[in-house]
Amino acid sequence: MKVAPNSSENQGERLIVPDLAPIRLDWPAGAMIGLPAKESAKKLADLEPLFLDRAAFHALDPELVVYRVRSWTPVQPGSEGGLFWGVTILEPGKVGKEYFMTHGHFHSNPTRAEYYCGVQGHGLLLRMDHQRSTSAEEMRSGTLHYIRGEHAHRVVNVGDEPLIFWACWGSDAGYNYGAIREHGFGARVLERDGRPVVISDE
Ligand code: S6P
Ligand code: ZN
Repeated sequence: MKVAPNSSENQGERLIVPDLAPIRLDWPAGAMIGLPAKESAKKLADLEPLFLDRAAFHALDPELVVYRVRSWTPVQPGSEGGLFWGVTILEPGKVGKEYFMTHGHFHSNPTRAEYYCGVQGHGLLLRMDHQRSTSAEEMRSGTLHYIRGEHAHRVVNVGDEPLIFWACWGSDAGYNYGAIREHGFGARVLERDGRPVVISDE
């Protein structure tokens, strides 16, 4: 729909000039169509210190892509008050008995929350506070998760198909990976008798 400036219907109104191209989402496929989305991939090698079973880790191909993130950042990272939008596609698999997972991070700005929304697969969302108290919540198609700004977050794929979830977060949330890289989460998700179990890592 076009609105003609200075037509008799809107005389005197200030029109907003759209400065962003329209976008379409293919929700279940994790695709964004018609925008300059960025794509990044995390390989096993990028996740080296995170898995428990070192021998099992080194037996796998370090070039294996564990997950991809497609994101749209319509404003500069770090600018106050904007929103980013993205999708993560996390492959199924295990390192020994431990399921494939995202690196996990705190937001640099602990006042910046985030939404996650599951669209395919079966996962667990781990959240951790600064006292290392960790909880796990099921992610499936249709689940929506509000992540408080002060909580670290990691997603674990406990199913046998790619886990796909969309996310919306603040453009000035930032990423703090260091604490997770060094100390991990307070719990891990391992397979026992064919089922995922959450075990304390303290
Ligand atoms: C960003 C948001 C997600 C993750 C993505 C990968 O705030 O939480 O887009 O970046 O799921 O996880 P990670 O821990 O490698 O950034
Ligand atoms: Zn985040």
